[in-house]
Amino acid sequence: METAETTGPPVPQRRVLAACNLCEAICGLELTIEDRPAGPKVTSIRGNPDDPLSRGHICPKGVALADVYEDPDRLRHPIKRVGRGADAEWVEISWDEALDLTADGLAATINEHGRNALGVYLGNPNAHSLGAQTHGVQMVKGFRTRNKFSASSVDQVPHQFVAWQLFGHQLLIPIADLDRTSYFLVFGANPMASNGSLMTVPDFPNRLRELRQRGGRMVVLDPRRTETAKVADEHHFVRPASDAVVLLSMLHVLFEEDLTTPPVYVEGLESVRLAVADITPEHAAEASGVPAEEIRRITREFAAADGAAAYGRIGLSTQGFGSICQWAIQCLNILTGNFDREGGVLFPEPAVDIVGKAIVGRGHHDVWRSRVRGIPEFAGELPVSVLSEEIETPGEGQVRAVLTVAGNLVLSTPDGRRLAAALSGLDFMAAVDIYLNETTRHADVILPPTTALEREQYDLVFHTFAVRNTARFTPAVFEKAEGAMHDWEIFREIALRTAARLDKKKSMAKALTERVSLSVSPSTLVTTLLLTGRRTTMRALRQHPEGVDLGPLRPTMPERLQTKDKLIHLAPDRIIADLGRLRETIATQRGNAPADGELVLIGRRHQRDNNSWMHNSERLTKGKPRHQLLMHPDDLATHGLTDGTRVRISSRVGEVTTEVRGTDDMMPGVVSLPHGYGHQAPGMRVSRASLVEGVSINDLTDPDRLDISGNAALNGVPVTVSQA
Ligand SMILES: Nc1nc2c(c(=O)[nH]1)N[C@H]1C(S)=C(S)[C@@H](COP(=O)(O)OP(=O)(O)OC[C@H]3O[C@@H](n4cnc5c(=O)[nH]c(N)nc54)[C@H](O)[C@@H]3O)O[C@H]1N2
Ligand SMILES: Nc1nc2c(c(=O)[nH]1)N[C@H]1C(S)=C(S)[C@@H](COP(=O)(O)OP(=O)(O)OC[C@H]3O[C@@H](n4cnc5c(=O)[nH]c(N)nc54)[C@H](O)[C@@H]3O)O[C@H]1N2
Ligand code: SF4
Ligand SMILES: [Mo]
Repeated sequence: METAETTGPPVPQRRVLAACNLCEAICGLELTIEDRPAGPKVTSIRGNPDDPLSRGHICPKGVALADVYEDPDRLRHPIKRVGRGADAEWVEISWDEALDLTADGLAATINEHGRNALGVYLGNPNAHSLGAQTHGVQMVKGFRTRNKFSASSVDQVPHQFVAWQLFGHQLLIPIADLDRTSYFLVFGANPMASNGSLMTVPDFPNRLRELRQRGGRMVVLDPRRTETAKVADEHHFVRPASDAVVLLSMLHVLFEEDLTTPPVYVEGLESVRLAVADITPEHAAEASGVPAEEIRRITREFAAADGAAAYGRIGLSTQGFGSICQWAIQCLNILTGNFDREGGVLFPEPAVDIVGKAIVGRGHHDVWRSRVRGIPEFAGELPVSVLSEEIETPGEGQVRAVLTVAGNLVLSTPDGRRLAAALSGLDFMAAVDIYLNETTRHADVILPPTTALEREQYDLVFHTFAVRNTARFTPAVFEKAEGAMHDWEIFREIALRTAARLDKKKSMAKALTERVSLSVSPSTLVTTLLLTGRRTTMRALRQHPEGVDLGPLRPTMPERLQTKDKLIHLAPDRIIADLGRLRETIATQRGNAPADGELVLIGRRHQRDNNSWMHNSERLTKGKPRHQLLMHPDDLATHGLTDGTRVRISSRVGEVTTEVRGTDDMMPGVVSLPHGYGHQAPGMRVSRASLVEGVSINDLTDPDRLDISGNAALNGVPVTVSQA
């Protein structure tokens, strides 16, 4: 980072501990701050070696954390839009005016059209902010709208849907015991770039190295030879959205070769055996491209390993058979005796047990359905893929106002262009966000909260998914700027002011007031929550801002199962029923092989990208362009294309134009675009011209393609590619 100015007296330096909130690895950081006459300045950011979980790890995004704080483009005051479209102008306004404007807009819609006329979207960074967890979630519940959406339905709903059915709670998700496993089987995840997800695993590269030193192996199945595939012991190309068949055929082999050793508290084994009886590795090979003999060998090795863990992430959950895949992964772990076993998969015991203490509800399914398409809710949320049609389609219950919190859904959700048009036609939209971007530009008002370095943090979410039990509370590094508001203060104000404007007969007013009249700060709430767990105290955490170690994961089953009968229900009706749809697909489409001339599109992440934002950090965007469509050289040849040419990519919903790059890292027949690009809207600021070239993959993804859980099938989209 920048060095101190050389003139004048020496500038006092201090060392402050902080936490990175940019991804699920939740790394502990050590900041050097110089107290300059003009104000404090972060001069270096390092990984904190004393953090018991992250052990000194840091990635380029963590190094750039102060860029967010210092970014001149970041909003520091609320702004309101005057005019529409190209003529829109943004005017800075006071917090009081912004909050009143927001409350007026939300209340007017609810009073006139009912609570379901309000749509709410909670984006990814909500999971990374304590205030969003303690106050934002409560505010949204208080609105009692059925049109509640979040990043979950473009991400991990299948994991939750399966956990709810098997283990009785949507967040009772087993985590790979990476520090002790000897066989790590990875489907559709790239932790070398993503730093792990639904597996908080800071320092993945070193943990993998240690796994190797123990004599362990990592096997990766992915349609792209990713950064993770390149450091694996084995990588196999697998055709997008065909993993379900591969996994089911592995279960088939387990039964066929009598390799099953499930725990006694499992029910439904016979149903699983019957369900996979006809799905052989030979079928799977045809659908997936993974040779049958390899599938058999991997299955045997997995079953024989002294501690094995199967794990599947975005490549499995954001595809057409996401729930079947996540279910089959659990079956594989459970049937081979790797469930609740050291070196297999285990349930973390966080200091604040959001599952056991019912801080988050168990989940429910199909209590209501979306108005237009009739898609079932899960855990109180509808798939964000239905949002556009709910805004566009007139009638009782039409969404007429939208509140987004930390979401850039025009870039993050399927058919973003259509959604942008829908948002621009709303009666009212408000965004709690730190940037004016592709989504928030459609809002009438944007309310920017403080960012990571100005707020205290305790990870209510990610300790629940961590490969080691630890706890950490980090106070704010900087006091919040004069006149700034924390997100939780904004949520409280929006709730109270909206409630005050609602018709008296609206019971929602009471719900809103009760839920967030909590003037209590997030840290006070955490103090109380920690008392319920009795594993550590706020006092201890304040004395140890590097975090406290609560030990490795350990077996806790079946006591912690949340099912009424304390049994795992291995063959849930909803999943077994969906196998019919899978069989049909195998039969009618030769697996998921594309039609003649078609290619199959998947997404990707880069170590220096952060979903749809941080593209204005110079530090992160320098280097070689990385926005291109990746394609196998054989496919380039058959399509008459050469490396570097501009190509038109078309899907059922849209078309984009960008450069193509040939690489044999791609499976033939499969192409890849990164997600979170596409900053072409007027007024968007990105630090590099090549990023402006980067297009949004979600102008191609299709809101009609859903898993049974309602999760968007963002991967495996059929496209055609031609010279532009
Ligand atoms: N095709 C395709 N699409 C995908 C994916 C994919 O793999 N492929 N991945 C999906 C996944 S896993 C996810 S999680 C979603 C993420 O999609 P989103 O939910 O849209 O989240 P982000 O892209 O991270 O956008 C974050 C937004 O929050 C703002 N922000 C950042 N920090 C803060 C803060 O502290 N407070 C507030 N209020 N705002 C803040 C940013 O300015 C930005 O507008 O994208 C999904 N979309
Ligand atoms: N640097 C960085 N880190 C991040 C993020 C980021 O944007 N940048 N985002 C964070 C978020 S919100 C999340 S949810 C996590 C996601 O964490 P990961 O899931 O580890 O990240 P991805 O890179 O999306 O990995 C998905 C992989 O699935 C593969 N894939 C696609 N389709 C299929 C398929 O049908 N079958 C199989 N087997 N594989 C398939 C892709 O090639 C890709 O390698 O990352 C988090 N960490
Ligand atoms: S891996 Fe990088 S982005 Fe993720 S928490 Fe650690 S430093 Fe932050
Ligand atoms: Mo995500």
